[in-house]
Amino acid sequence: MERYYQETIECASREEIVRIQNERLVAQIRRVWDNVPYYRKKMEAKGVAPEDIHSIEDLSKLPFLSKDDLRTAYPYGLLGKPLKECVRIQSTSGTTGKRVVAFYTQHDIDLWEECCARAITAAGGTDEDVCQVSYGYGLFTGGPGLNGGSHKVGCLTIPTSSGNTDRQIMFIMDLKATILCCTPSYAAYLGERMREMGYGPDDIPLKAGIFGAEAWSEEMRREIESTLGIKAYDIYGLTELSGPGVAFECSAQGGMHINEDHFIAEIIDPDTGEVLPEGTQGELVFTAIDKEAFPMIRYRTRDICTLTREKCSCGRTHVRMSKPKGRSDDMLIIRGVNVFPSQIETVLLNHGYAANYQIIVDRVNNTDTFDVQVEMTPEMFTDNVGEIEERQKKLSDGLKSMLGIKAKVSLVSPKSIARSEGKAVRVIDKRKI
Ligand code: DLL
Repeated sequence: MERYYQETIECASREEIVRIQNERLVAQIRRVWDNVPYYRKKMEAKGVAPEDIHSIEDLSKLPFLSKDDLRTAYPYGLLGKPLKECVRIQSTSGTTGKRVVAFYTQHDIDLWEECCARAITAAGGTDEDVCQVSYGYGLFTGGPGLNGGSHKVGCLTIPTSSGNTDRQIMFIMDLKATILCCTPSYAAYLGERMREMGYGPDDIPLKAGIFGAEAWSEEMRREIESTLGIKAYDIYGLTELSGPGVAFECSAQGGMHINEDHFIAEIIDPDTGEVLPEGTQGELVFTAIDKEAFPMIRYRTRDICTLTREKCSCGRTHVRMSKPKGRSDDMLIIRGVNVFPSQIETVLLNHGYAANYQIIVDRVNNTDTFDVQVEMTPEMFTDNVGEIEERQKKLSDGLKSMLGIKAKVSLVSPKSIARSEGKAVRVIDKRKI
């Protein structure tokens, strides 16, 4: 039986959702015009005023907001409420560029935690569950967001934060954690460690995992599901919009429902800014229609995905986004070909490897070099050179047919690539250093 945290809104008719979006958008645009000079200037520059915005049909009249705007306006330039009414900041994990600092009123925190509660409930969570939150706590939104959502659902919450893997496993086993929240790369590592300790999927009390904050493939999902004996759900979000829970997966596991009562999603052509029709791949853009302290309007996420409004078997009506293929700024251009780390991961997992790999790109004599280091699993580990060379060739062929370019594959011994407790670092691009 599908469970909902807020069934009325999660399963509302399209007309009802549009009605809510229209009303909230008009009010939000008026608020930012009145209260945020930075937005007013941007709107004036585009020749648009609050009177021009009557419904979501008018969204495309509004200017985009980008990460550069956030840097320019840092730290207070985009505040929608007096600082006195703000109760929290969170900040990005800083994988690219300067940190973004996002502000929250208590209303914003409640809204965010409700989104996370919807995600936990969609993964089958109830007040009978024990939810271990192994995302980092602190400036990163993963820990605080899912912690708040877990409280709202009424789960017994174990706030382990990230790291100290053996202690994580002790709590999972001793306190019989049923739901695990962490990055997919850390879930894979926890699975690897538990297997080494002799725990099989039937010994592990977990039943569901809520994994996000980085791109992961369907193959990786299957790997984690079978090692831990769970159903693994994707969750998406970004600090600028609150954190995790902007979108989440349901039992159908066919894309993530975007919480449309709070966020309007558009897909645009990243080069021209043109809004693309449903089903077309492009850059995801969000407008937060009822956040107070940090009201993002047409914020360009740089995440590449598609949207679908096809009916979902779970009963939720909110639009679904596909797994982001990676960020447009994660995309590598190697010898003129676009390469996403997630494509490489798919090939590795299909060939029986775990997702422990590193991509090293450099430029030598004006030509891009493309090396992929992949860990052998303990089962396949050997020092027979002929066998290793054979395996390297097979993988290199697999990558060539997926990407269209040749990579130099090196198999390395198990555990030689550093594990991450948060977002995994997969790419070393020496051309940028
Ligand atoms: O990663 C928020 C989060 C925490 C989401 C925990 C899910 C779980 P940031 O650090 O601001 O926030 O990074 C946001 O991470 O624009 C995407 O590029 C990427 N990302 C987040 N979730 C997913 C996902 C958090 N499920 C950036 N799949 C986003 C792929 C994701 N990429």
